[in-house]
Amino acid sequence: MFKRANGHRAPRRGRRRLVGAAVALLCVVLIQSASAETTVLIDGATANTQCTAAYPGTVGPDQLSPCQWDMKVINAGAAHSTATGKGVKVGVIDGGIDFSHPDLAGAIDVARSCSFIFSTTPTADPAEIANGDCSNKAAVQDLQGHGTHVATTIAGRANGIGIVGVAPEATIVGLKACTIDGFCFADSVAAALRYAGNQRLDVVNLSLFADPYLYFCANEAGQRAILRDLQSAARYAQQRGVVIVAAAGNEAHDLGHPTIDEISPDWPPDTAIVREVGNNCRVTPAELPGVVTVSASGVNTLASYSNVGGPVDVTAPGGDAGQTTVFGRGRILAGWSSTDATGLWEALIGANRAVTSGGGRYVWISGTSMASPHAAGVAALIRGQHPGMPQGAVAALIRSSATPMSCPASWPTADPRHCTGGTGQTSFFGAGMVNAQGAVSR
Ligand SMILES: [Ca+2]
Ligand SMILES: [Ca+2]
Repeated sequence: MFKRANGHRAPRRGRRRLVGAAVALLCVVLIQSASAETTVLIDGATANTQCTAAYPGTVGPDQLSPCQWDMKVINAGAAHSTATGKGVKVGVIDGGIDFSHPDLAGAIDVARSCSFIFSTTPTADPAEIANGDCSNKAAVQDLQGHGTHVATTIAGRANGIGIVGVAPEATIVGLKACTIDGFCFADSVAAALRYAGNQRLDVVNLSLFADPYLYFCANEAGQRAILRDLQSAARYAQQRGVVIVAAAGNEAHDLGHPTIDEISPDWPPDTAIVREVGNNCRVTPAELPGVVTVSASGVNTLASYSNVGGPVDVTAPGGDAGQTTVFGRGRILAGWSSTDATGLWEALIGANRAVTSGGGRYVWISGTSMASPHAAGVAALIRGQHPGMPQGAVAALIRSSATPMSCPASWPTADPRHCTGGTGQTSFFGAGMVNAQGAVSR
């Protein structure tokens, strides 16, 4: 998302002004100028009151639960009397996790957490380089916030404060493959996937695409080699039982009919070219075989930014501020890092999208990054119910238990994404909206 080293990107069609652009880490951070009286850090009690009014009927045990319209959509609360993901190990391949976040207290497997940022990785902060030496725990600490948002969506504790995650007794393994500047280079992503396989984690979530190419094209030798390595790493993990869940991406592309990639390579700076891409080109890990690929929905329908198409297995709430008049609240609320060194926390305070509860930081953001961890949380609930279930069967159950969705009744004709398929399998929503309660009652 927020990439300091690469500077600001020009607005693209279908996007509003981006201050922190979603690129490798797939969240959309739109910082709108707010009037002076609204630029305050919201306290948890105020958020509770505002959300209770904005989303009547959205209830839960924690202070910010009334803000969690997303958890209501996927029937997460209803699932928790049956399943909580207790003891299930979920790897978050991302920019690290905040070890001190109060909603992750008792949730983190510190021993297995590891940084795969290398000495050779561009854009890294020196503090996050561990070269896969898992004894360096400090390197896993989240210096931004994206990874903590993902982790708390999956496994935020039901502890009275903040939010409640999809699988509130699951265990989080922090696997850092993305730098402070939001780049997730392919060698780090592949190393994290292989490690997840070696550790036989139950689930991994990847709310990212592997840099430096949005699309890796098989007709170009260098890109083909990277694509093969990522594919091999994903297969290695899957063969060791890991359910791989990934975000579909935020380019508003139809992955079934890609046409243009204008942001690759996104490193080194200013080397991107506008190129035509076809079906020999793939976004990874979203388009790798067997990956549970998740599109993003807002409160009403597909999110404005979400990629769609054949690889999409299911949809989940990623938020879309344009689908509600309630300022900021159509996005997804989850945790943020106490050690964000990028300035994004302060910017989100300025945009009236930051709240504290129980001493923890929380923000409203949106993206397929936010959708994917909802599906990963459902995978964790399933694994908790069925510890021996093969990863492919878990993926199939995520699909078969989803709430079927039809194509939107009306959709802008100018939008390059066209919904195809019938109820139960569409190019926008795959098999439908992930359903935590449905998944644990099979
Ligand atoms: Ca909580
Ligand atoms: Ca897929």
